[in-house]
Amino acid sequence: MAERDLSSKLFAAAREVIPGGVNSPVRAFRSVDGDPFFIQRARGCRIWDVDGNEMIDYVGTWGPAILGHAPSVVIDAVSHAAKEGVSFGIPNRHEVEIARMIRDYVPSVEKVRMVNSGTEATMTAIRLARGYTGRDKIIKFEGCYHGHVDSLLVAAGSGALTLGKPDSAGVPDDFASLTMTLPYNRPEAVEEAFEKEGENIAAIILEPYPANAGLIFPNEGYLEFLREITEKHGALLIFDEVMTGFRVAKGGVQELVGITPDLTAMGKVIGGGLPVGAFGGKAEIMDYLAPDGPVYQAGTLSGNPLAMAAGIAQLKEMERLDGWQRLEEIGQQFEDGVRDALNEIGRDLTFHRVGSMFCLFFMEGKVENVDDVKNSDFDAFRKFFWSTLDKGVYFAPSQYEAGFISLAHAAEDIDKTAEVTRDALKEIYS
Ligand code: HOZ
Repeated sequence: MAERDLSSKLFAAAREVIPGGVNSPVRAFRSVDGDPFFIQRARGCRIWDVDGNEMIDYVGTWGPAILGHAPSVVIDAVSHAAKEGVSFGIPNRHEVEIARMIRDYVPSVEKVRMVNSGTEATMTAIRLARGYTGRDKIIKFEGCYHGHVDSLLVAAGSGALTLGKPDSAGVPDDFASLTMTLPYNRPEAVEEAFEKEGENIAAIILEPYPANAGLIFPNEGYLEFLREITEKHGALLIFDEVMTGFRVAKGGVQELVGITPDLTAMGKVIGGGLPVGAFGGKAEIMDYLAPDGPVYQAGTLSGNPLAMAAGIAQLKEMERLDGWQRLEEIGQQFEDGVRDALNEIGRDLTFHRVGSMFCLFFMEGKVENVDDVKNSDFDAFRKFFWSTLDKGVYFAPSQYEAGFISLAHAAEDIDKTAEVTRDALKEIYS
């Protein structure tokens, strides 16, 4: 086992002053029955902990690091911007540039507002949907995670699900009662909800490819169905593309599937690793926002020049390198390696991948929603996590999280990962 003495000491110190020792629960390694390591530095596809252990990283700061860690284009852009001032609270030119880029990339976006996190983006998209439609209820899907917004912490995914707290304490029943939670990929449940409550439903919000309960794909026709039923009932369709946006394709899932939501929540990649979120959509809806419209939303650090500069630099570099196409190629190599490993051990574990996002489920058969994921062998996952970590590969510490590949993952890194995966699987299943 790798030595992690310094990490252990830091974690003990952290627990005295930070609840649970972490600033975000998914980092606590609870579902794999262990303690987190503390990071010293990150470069390319590699991270090093404070004890000097080197790992190939497939968490990528939970999605933003699409070029790899600390790419020089981003560092240069941030350094340059910082010399002009780190925050203004007054409009700056970077805000216009990134807004134009987002509008040009994302099919549904005519106007966009920048915020500081994905949570802010989904929170405000919902407020805007309610303000625009004059209705209160929201449909969300079990296992989808949209940040820690009160009314969305109901049957939530990611850390909430990992820690067995999909319905958070502290959310008044009155708020929660405005959220209708339904199983993903089950059109009949949505039909029934609209039959009963059609006039009160402001919006459906979903991750079009749910990626906070593993990585799940919509059945054929499902997203089209959601588009049609929302239109029919005068409700909005909100895609949460915080994870998939600028990642699975330049324009996110909506580009891949050719469906235009009314509003889209974004984040992660467009911040280049700095704190950023955004939401955008049809101009007519976006103009309901203050100062033009009646729906209020604000933020001292929104449109922060360092974050904007980092995001612009990252997106431009992706363009320059034909990044999305290359990520598909690297992703395919990764998938081939995993499937070879599974063949070698004679197991047909379910593996999902789209471009540079993936999830290996420790179960066989179809995974269509979070109820299916609950059939995974969590003990096998836990063993796999520690075994691969010990061999120098860091996957997310929960079966409910997706993995991320970056442009910095070279063929040798992917080969090594395939080897490590095969060896870990052999240990578990032989
Ligand atoms: N959406 C990320 C996990 N799927 C967030 C990371 C966090 O909660 O810290």
